[in-house]
Amino acid sequence: MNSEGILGRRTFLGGLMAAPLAGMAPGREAKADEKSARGLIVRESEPRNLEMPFSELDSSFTPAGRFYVRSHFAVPELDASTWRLKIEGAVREPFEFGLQDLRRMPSRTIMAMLECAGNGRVFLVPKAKGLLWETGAVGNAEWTGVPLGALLERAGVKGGAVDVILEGADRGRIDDEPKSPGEIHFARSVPLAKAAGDVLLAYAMNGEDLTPAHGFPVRAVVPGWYGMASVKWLSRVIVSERPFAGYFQTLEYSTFERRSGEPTLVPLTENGVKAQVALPAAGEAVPRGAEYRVFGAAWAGEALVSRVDVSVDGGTSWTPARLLGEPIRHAWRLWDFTWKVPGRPGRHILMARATDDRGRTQPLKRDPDLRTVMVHHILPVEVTVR
Ligand SMILES: Nc1nc2c(c(=O)[nH]1)N[C@H]1C(S)=C(S)[C@@H](COP(=O)(O)O)O[C@H]1N2
Ligand SMILES: [Mo]
Repeated sequence: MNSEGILGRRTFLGGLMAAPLAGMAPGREAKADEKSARGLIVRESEPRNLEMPFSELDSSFTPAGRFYVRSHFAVPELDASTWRLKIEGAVREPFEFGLQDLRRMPSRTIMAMLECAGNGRVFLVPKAKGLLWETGAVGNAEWTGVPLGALLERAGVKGGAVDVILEGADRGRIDDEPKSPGEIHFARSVPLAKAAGDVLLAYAMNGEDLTPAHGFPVRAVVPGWYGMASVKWLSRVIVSERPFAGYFQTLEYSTFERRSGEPTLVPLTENGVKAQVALPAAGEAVPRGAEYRVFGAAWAGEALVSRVDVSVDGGTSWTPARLLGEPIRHAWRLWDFTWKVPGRPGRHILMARATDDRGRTQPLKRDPDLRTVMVHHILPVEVTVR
């Protein structure tokens, strides 16, 4: 029994009551992106960080206005007509292009989900530092843009290159770093093989121009990896002969690994396999004797979800859920399960557990080496039958 998670849920309920709706937040920060905040939970006003109430999941695609927003610094004001992106570093022919140039190149459209590495952090015990996301810092969208591989090929990557640094135009100070190096840009890197593989430089989301909150005019989409790799407001692409060691690469968004015994910090990469319950919502009152449709989404990074199991008895027994639609790599998979609700009132613990086609299964317990990210152990949902 995972008591840590249950305690987390109680905290969660308290937090839910206290969280103001975007529409009620003071008007100061509600400017151009006001529409996109409607109905989302404000986790932080400035910089603006929003999450979707996950119990409102109702379609495979998350519209831009319902898609969580995770920004470390203020949204940079970028002008589509003057925006330039440079491919530089360990390349034979560095080059620069504008938005119109990019739009004229052969494009690709992919479906990919993004999940913030901190999604579910509110459930960690003891309380973790950082934004206390519930389960809504995740979304699934269709992205259109140009494969980064095509641009790297044109620039001619040099033999010794290993890493591709993606730098955003946004910048600011890290307040809780006492020896902060002043203002830094948000930047992450992707190893050359992945960068030249399926990474997309996207200018459209669900068929429309990116919104400012989601990275206008151009962002990276790194399919199957936690959201931090998908750098927004892209301004520089630097091919590097050494692994990048920037702040968001090594200090934040890193986990401990014990490859040779001693714990070593390594950058976070691929999404963990995970199922989330959308319905019932935590604390929901479920009518006794009913047939209740338990509903949610599951994902598995670069692998495919092969099954989702549901427990309605606190983890004692598990039954396969039904996977909906078709498997699409890098996208989430919706699932449902018919729960024959007991005839007697009482409290019940529901759980969902995903397994992927590489045999990874969602863990029951939190691994403390994961620090404050990659919250993918099974999260119990407590409901009341009445
Ligand atoms: N330039 C820039 N890119 C960024 C970030 C950021 O703060 N600045 N946040 C990252 C993180 S941590 C996540 S989870 C995703 C969130 O993307 P979204 O806001 O479009 O949902 O963007 C990533 N890309
Ligand atoms: Mo994130």
